Amino acid sequence: MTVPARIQERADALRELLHHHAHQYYVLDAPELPDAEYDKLFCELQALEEQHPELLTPDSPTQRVGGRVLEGFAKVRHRVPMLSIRTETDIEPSGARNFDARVRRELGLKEGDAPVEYVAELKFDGLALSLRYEGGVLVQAATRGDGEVGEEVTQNIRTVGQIPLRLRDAPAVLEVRGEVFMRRDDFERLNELQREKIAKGAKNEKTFVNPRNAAAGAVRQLDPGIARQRPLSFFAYGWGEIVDGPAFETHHEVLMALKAWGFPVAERIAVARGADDLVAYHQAVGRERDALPYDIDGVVYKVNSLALQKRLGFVTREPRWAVAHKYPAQEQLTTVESIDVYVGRTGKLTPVARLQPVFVGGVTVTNATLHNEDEARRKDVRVGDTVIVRRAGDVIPEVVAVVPDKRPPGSQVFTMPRICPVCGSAAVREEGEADYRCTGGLFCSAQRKHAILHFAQRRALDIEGLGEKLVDQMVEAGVIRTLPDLYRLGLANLVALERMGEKSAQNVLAALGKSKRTTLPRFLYGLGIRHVGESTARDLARHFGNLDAIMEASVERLLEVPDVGPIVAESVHAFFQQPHNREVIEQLRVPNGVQWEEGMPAVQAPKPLAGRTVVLTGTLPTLSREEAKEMLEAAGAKVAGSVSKKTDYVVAGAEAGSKLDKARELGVTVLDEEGLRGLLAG
Ligand code: 5U1
Repeated sequence: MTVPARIQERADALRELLHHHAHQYYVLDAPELPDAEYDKLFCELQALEEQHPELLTPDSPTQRVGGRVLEGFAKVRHRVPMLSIRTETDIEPSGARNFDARVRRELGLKEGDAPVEYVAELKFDGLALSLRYEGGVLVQAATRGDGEVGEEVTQNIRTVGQIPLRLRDAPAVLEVRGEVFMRRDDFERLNELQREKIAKGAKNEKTFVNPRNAAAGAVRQLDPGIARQRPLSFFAYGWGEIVDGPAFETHHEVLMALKAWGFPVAERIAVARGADDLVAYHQAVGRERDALPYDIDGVVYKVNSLALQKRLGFVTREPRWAVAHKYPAQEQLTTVESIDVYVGRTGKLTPVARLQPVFVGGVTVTNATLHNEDEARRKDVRVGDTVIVRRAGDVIPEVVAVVPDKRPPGSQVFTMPRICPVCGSAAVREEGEADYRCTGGLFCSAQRKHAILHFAQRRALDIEGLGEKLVDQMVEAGVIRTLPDLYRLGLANLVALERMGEKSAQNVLAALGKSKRTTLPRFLYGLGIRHVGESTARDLARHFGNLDAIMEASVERLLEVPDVGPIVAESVHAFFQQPHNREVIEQLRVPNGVQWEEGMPAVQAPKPLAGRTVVLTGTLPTLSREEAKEMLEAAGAKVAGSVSKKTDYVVAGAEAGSKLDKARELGVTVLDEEGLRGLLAG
């Protein structure tokens, strides 16, 4: 049967592409595609070759695993080939069920027969490695290469602390197979160091795209001194040649022996019976995936019985007794449609890449922040670029890297505008700061909108129904320019807005009315002073007691507030020094405006009982004599032992004696405990 020309051409094109990308990845350590994209092309070619075996050529990338051996490393022929693993990308549960059905069919099992026992493991996103021990000593470490011949990387692997150099009670010869990888925290630290080196002008240094890329770079590093600085980890999951070893019956027994010999074996392994257990494992690990300290791209299922593994055998270089069941990719390719600059509440300018929508990490991503000018420049993201976008867990999507080969001609380096894109005011970057800020303040409609939304939010003035769309409309229509304008709104202003009926308008007015009764911490937080979050607002309110005291406080006085440092103190002081901010506050505090209970300052409280003399007598219901005395003295009163004409108050409790009589005689005001509390509260 002849293969249609269209299919022949597609297979040729796929081979070319895969050769190119394998070379970029394995030989040059400069990947141009996310792994998932490469896998997709690989699977497409594999499927074509399965449908049309005539297409198969000995040099097809599907006939070898990995890339060419680097010239710089010695070649190692594996005594036992390093096998590859078949991949199931089907969304669970069919991936696990397909595998179980295949295994049962190959073993000739019938419907009523017992479930097959499997071991389920994590599929680490690293680099496969073979470690050879002779007489219990590590003599060689090799990469997989093409599965037959790999690269000798013993020097570099010796630097991996997790890999034992000497084993206890091990067989005469033991080849251990596993994955070398980089933990996420190690990867972040490494990239941080790389960034520092680049900032100091180091040539030939680069940051790494992902932990896998960093691990591959470290293993293939020709200079073991540099390899040592790249923190790698290792998990063992299989074996090659074993001479004079114990007789094992199951894969699980081997894993336990590897552990006993001193190799790290991932904790998250499970013995599973039948497809249901595999499905449950895939689901459970899927939920835990983002919390793991390292990247995995799937799970692996293996038939547990070694005798059954033998019976099942291989197809090409893939065992029939194992499968890798992948998860949705956390990285995808897309293109940058534009780079917009977003203006935040504090005037901060943030470049945002608007992306061709792409499904990644379980959601459709359309934007990714580029953080600031330095970050955008470091990644050199340009309009029209093809980029790798990553989203893992709840983390905000990010542009990991640009694919340089796909850059369209004539693209321009991104530069941060020197004027605010919303209001046209100057945008400045202060020394030592990473961000540009619009200097327009509340003149800038973007800042105004954010300021109003911040003021209205639940944790501030809590103005129900005042959402983004409404604020946008009101600011655009010029109905609101400053915060006090909110409280000047009338029904007519609101109903004039698009899609605003009379009932909704009334609801907004009612919510505004309700919001006027608030608390000082909420009001302070709502003002949106830079560096003043909810907790600082509470601290300031508690310390000073009232707004006027805060507004008049010097930086030194502000620094007396617990947890307030120089940056916050400067920011609060600068805010209240601005005449337009004071004006806004004045206008909000008009009669029938925003109001709250003002308290007494905790520090330097005025003494409401200064100059007064009080006498205590009898037993008060809850306060001890000492407590009452302390409270009175804190309020400025003098506590005397006897009643005279000069006594202002006598506080009398149970069994008060002659002092109470004397007070009555002299017409001195007598109070009980409740009266005392009222006096102290002013
Ligand atoms: N955990 C694990 N990962 N992994 C990768 N086991 C495992 N086994 C593999 C591969 C390539 O291959 C064997 C099934 C030969």
